[in-house]
Amino acid sequence: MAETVMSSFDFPAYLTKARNRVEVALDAALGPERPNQLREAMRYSLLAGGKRLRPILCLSACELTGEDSEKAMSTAVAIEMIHTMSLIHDDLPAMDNDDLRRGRPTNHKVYGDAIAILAGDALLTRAFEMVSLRSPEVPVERLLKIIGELSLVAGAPGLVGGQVEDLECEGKEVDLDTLEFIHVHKTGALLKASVVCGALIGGAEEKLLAALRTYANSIGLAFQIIDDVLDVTSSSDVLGKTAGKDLIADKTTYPKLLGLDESRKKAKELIGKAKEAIKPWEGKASPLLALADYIVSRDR
Ligand code: GRG
Repeated sequence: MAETVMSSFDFPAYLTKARNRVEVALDAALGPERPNQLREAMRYSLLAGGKRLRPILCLSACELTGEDSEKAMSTAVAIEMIHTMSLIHDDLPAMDNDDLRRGRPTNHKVYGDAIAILAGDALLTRAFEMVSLRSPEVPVERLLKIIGELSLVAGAPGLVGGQVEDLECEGKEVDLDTLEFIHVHKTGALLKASVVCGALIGGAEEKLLAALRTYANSIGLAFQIIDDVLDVTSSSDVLGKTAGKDLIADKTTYPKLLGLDESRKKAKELIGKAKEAIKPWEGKASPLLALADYIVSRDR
């Protein structure tokens, strides 16, 4: 029976519909910022495409609780804003110094370092505005929890901490534990928050929240392992960002420590663990189960 439910789920159609909904909401979330240069720089990176995996995870987790996922849209948008901000800052000369992102020149290449930093700042703060002031249908106690989650994820306990560790490790010998610390903080934390926040908006009970945390921890790490693999095996054209960058920057990655096959195997094991955690909700969890598979099978 469970097999039948899974196979009748049309994931490509689901993904396209969810992406389109997210694109419309992202566009609507940016207002008439002034001056024009700031407005353009914010729109340039936020509306540049991207897989929109984080907002879709947020909407799907909300759906799993039985709540209308439209209620999670402002938070989904906020998460994509934090993600985009982190990409803009990550690409700066003082960080990864990259020229290509989402198939276009990076924000600072077009608008200069100062505007890129400020556009990132404006997206980060707009994210908190989306949750606190633009989510009228969500009870305030739930919004407060989400603001707490996102504060932790964006700051020193999350992305910033992971980024600093990553910068400090460049060109050094790094062991698996340190690599995992970097991945969990730089990448895993926001993916996890995407799932958890969607579930919080839907008022998920503790048992479901715990299962979703396990699911999200595993997909978060698997996502970054595959990111490392694709950096070696794919091209800049397909990825929309500079392929082979980890090698050039002398970064430690999963393929460097474990090899490509073992890395892929580890990612698949993590995805198995993620899917196992939400199996009891199988009927309603089809989108999250399919998204887990997508994370390891994606080509960009
Ligand atoms: C959030 C306050 C704050 C600071 C940011 C720069 C920084 C601190 C952190 C870097 C975080 C970073 C860029 C991590 C890499 C995560 C990653 C694998 C990004 C690629 O995600 P995809 O493949 O990209 O989902 P698209 O373009 O599809 O959205």
